[in-house]
Amino acid sequence: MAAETEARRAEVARKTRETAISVTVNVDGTGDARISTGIGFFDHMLDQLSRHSLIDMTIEAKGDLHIDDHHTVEDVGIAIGQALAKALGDRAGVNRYASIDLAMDETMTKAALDLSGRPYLVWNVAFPSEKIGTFDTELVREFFHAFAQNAGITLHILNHYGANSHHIAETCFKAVARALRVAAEIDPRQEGRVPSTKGMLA
Ligand SMILES: [Mn+2]
Repeated sequence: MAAETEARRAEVARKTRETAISVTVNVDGTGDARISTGIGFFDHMLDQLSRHSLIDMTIEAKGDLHIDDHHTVEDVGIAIGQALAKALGDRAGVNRYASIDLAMDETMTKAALDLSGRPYLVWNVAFPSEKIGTFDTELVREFFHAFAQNAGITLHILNHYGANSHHIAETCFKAVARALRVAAEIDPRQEGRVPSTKGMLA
């Protein structure tokens, strides 16, 4: 019954020579996002992640952006993943699985995920351009890899089609958010049990 009675919130602070990051999440939130990473496009994406998962997120990152965005994006993925794993606890009562095909203008992207406790990313997304403004499109994969590894999530992302890199990136974040919302939601018919025949996730 733990998941139904305990607040599914967590806080993570992470400091290295490259970045200093603090993250709070509330899985049972309303999608309230306070995000500041110093990277405009990335903030826009994390805003979508929070808004469409209904997971409240506070994310503050100070990274070595004078080098490039890589360390900051990857380390934010690590910190959000760790915070989510912590907030989900033993994952009792959750739906566990979810997937969605998410459309945005000319683009369609699928996200399928399992709150398995076994980290895995399958990434089947190609961007038509190397940059979105000043943001390197290859960092989108880096983010989701770090996130899946640290959240203990099996995550598949497949872009069916699309022409615009901004839309392709945005559908990745929105699709993951929407799937995460369903997967992390409490299923009353589970009656607080961990949804695995092994009796444990995570
Ligand atoms: Mn946009």
